[in-house]
Amino acid sequence: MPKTNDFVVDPEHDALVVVDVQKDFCEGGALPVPDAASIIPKIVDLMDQFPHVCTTRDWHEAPGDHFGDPPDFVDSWPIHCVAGTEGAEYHPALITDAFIDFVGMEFRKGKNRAAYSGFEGVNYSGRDLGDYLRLMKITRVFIVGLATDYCVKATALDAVRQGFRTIVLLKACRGVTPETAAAAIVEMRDSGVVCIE
Ligand code: VGL
Repeated sequence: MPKTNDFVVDPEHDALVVVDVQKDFCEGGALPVPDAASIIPKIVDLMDQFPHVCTTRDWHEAPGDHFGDPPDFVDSWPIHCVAGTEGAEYHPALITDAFIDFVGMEFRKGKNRAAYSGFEGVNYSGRDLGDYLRLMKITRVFIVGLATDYCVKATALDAVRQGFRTIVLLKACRGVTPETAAAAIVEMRDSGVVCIE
């Protein structure tokens, strides 16, 4: 299996997309992904290598049945990442000089419905992630973050659909469960996503 270092970052045409590294998805949050915080130093390291970095954030106001009572942890979830609350903030370990200097743009998603894919997110001016990447002349995206089996998968599948060469760096992702994460990797690979350790 190829390793990350097999890729030479093209500073003009590559972007790193950091998916949902928010307090609620990390240890102590409302919907914690196991071992989530351990990927953050790897993401910080990657941010140094990519001139183009975008982040996504779950940003829910009234997402309907995306919040379940009780949740089924497949299609409905505990209340998480409510817009403007502490749980929707980035995990503090992400907020380094690299973050402050390199994050080009943030894309928020899921205001009034479930939105697993970062490509459903829009930036402060309402531009969506795909249009932003095309504007920046990006042709290849490297995706990291939370969770492998939900938002990372959905973001990677949309990236391929929109014609980006798409690489998921698994060492900088964590899944909700081992089974659904393994299935997600199969589905991503079958769809043309390059998943590497
Ligand atoms: C996510 C479940 C519910 C994710 C978001 O970021 O993967 N998972 N909402």
